[in-house]
Amino acid sequence: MASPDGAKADLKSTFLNVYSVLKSELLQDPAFEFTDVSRQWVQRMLDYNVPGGKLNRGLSVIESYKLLKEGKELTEEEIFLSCTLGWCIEWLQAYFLVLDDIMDGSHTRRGQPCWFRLPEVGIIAANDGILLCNHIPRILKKHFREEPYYVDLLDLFNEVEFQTACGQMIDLITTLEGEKDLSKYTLSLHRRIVQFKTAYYSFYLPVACALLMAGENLDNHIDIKNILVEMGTYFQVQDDYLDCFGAPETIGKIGTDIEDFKCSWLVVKALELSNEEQKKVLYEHYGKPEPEHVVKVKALYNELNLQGVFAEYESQSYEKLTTSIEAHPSKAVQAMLKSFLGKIYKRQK
Ligand code: GPP
Ligand code: MG
Ligand code: MG
Ligand code: MG
Repeated sequence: MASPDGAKADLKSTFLNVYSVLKSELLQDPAFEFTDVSRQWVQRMLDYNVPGGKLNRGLSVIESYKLLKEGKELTEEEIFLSCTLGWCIEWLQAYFLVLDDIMDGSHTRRGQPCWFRLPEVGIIAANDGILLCNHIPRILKKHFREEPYYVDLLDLFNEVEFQTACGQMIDLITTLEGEKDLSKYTLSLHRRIVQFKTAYYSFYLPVACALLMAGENLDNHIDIKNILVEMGTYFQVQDDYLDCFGAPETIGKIGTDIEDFKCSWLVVKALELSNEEQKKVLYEHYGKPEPEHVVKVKALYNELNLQGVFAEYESQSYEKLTTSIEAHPSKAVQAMLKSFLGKIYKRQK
């Protein structure tokens, strides 16, 4: 029998093969007459932005679908279709990240310069983001048009995209110059931002895709959705934590949350725990681009032992999520949610 690691590697290589198929279909798209130069641009843009991440979101569609089928062997067709849906989520993620990096003024992503930072790309990256977004319905049309759940799938992607863009909007407008007011940064604002900008597309979407493939009606699975949104919230708290305390070599990106005046979980916690004097430090130095200000904020985070506070939050979230998962009546659903949680618990990247 193949070892679990061997099976994982097999799944990943199957998944990557499907990427090549989808890419070449898009590059042969009869709706557009590509010249060699334009085809090469799209090919390079896709290779640079789509497959280079952890692929957790994409792979979890196939894993979730398998667990929902309770160990029944999947057909070739089911494997291909679930991989294709997984890639649609990776495409969505690439589209969000290309644009998010412009908006956040980031420098690196997945261990390389952000796409828009390449001198020959620059603002063309904005249009590349639009292209990535437009690829998704094309892939869905080609492979799912005849499926009974096609309309639900389109609707799901539309809804989740809308939710993410709304979350991103709140993330951005809370940082506006002239309104730089830390007193509005509370856990409830943070929660609202991360639920919309991250949790729906990163956690609910992969499982919802698997449920649709399994013939389920999503309206009957609000309990699963609620647990996944909680998990996604925990995931974005980790992202906020790693932005400051993660190793850039490991997370593949250099944090910008302090400079960008983001409503990060860390600043919310810092505000909660600070005395008057410490609050002054935050008000004076948070959200300024110069390194001397960032250093002051980081020193305060250390003084407040935010690493310890995070460790406590992390184990509490894990326990709470495990309890909600175990309350779910279906063992298959429990296994699926636990596998998802296991992937992110104490992640370093
Ligand atoms: C993550 O926020 C949120 C997104 C990538 C969603 C972007 C949505 C758009 C509609 C563009 P983040 O900025 O904390 O992520 P990271 O730390 O990876 O830059
Ligand atoms: Mg960002
Ligand atoms: Mg952002
Ligand atoms: Mg971040």
